[in-house]
Amino acid sequence: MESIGVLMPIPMNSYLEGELEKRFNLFKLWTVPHKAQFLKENADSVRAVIGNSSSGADADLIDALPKLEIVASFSVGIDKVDLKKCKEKGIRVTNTPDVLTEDVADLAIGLMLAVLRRLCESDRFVRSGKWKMGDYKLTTKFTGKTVGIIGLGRIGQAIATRAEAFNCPISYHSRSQKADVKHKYYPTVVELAANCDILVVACPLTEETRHIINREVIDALGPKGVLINIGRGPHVDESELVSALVEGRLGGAGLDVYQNEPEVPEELFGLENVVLLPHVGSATVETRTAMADLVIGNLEAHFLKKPLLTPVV
Ligand code: 8YV
Repeated sequence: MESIGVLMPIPMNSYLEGELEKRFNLFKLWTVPHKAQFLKENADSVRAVIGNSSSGADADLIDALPKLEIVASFSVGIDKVDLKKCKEKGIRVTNTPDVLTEDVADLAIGLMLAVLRRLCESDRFVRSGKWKMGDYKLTTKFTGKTVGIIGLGRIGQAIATRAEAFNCPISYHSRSQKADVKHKYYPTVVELAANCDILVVACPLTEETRHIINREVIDALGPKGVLINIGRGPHVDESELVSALVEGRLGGAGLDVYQNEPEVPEELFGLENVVLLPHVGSATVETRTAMADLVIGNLEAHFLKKPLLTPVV
């Protein structure tokens, strides 16, 4: 397979790069000075593209690569891949489900605890020496809070299981009610938000879920409510979120993702009721290695004409 051209547009993971280099002819686009010219010159050699949460395969890239057969995404979310175009052109698409579910769900719970118990603020309090000068503030109890989850797929379910261990009643919203689920279902996000303490975004980003967190939802969640986003930045109307937090109309937020990563609205930097993470939901050595192995497994399966391990298209 050494002659098969695989395009990686941006750096993602050094283990993945190494494993790809062992097996394929890997083009690391970010190392090339004139990207457009390089793509033109090598277009006929590229048979696979590696995507992730910030770089996928849009219509322009797909059109520029006439020999493209597969887009293997180093992510479960495939919102950066033009799926319609891939289907039309017979280009296969794979992602990395399951292997990252636990890490992302763990992180969602971590964010809930961090926001409610003010873990980051408390850490800063100790490091700055302020503890010696005064007492700490009381925080908010997590156990027993009502957790509302948008999207009860693999990750949403894993969050529910973990939150139940904290005696949190679970409710959810998804496109339709799930027959085999005991949690309370709300047909709209506004109703879910109005009836929970902590609202978690755990659904895929699609045209229907873009800005699923808007002003109405934020107002329904209210000044004691907390928003946790481990999905995608564009799920949230970010300027509405920022103004609600600044004006105290929302109780707090734990964010792992943003509209325009790695840009984060600076207005949030001074707010102690907000915990900001740099999109690290799946960022453990164990999980990123498993994700990389899945990308490699899918590519090998494809080029050996075997069934794909985790096909999307
Ligand atoms: C990663 C993710 O951030 O799986 C996803 O959808 O957002 C993440 O696991 C990313 O794709 C790693 O480069």
